[in-house]
Amino acid sequence: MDTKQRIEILKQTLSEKRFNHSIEVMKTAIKLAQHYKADVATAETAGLLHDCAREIRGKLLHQTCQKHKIKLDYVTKAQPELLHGILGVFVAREKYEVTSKDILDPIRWHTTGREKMTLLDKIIYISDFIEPGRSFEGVDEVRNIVFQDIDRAMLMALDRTIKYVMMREVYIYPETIKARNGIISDIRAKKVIGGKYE
Ligand code: DGI
Ligand code: FE
Ligand code: FE
Repeated sequence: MDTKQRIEILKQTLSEKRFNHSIEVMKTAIKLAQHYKADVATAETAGLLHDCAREIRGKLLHQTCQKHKIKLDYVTKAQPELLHGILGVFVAREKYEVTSKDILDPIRWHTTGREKMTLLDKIIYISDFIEPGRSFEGVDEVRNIVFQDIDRAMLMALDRTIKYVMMREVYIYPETIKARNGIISDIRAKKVIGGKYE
């Protein structure tokens, strides 16, 4: 299946708004992949499909989780929208013929991030955050820095997400915290010179 076919299916599956968002995430991901020398075709497909399960809700969401033996915990029970990454992996496999782990992993982790994020994980997470349709506070600062330092951009995006979650009196998913710690480690590792921190 090629990108054009995937776009056709996605267009029929998602609302217009989320379809347009997906296209913009794809375009942003392509630019970042070119800049950071990641695989462009992988970024394209992952960006396009990252939200392919975003509009599965209610009863269907629970049925789909059961079918794929996805266990809910107290956080995902309270906030089932946190499941659309993992559900997206199954949908991308079944409906969009995606087999590559390099594509499936960024889809899996695009909402929370994870402890050890790959370059492609970061590209999709950040593209989701900065695509031109996004207008929340602080997004321009992330846009301004992302082509210089993707880890700094990730830290800003994760901080904004964590602050936003904290404002709402909802659970923070542990993976989101691990993702932030992981990015701090990545930033510190770059600063190591001669075995010492700068
Ligand atoms: O699917 P999108 O709307 O394009 O974006 P997304 O996949 O990043 O999902 C965004 C939502 O996920 C947003 O409302 C913040 C929420 N989120 C991310 N991390 C956490 C979280 N929500 C909770 N409750 N806890 C988290 O740790
Ligand atoms: Fe999403
Ligand atoms: Fe998204």
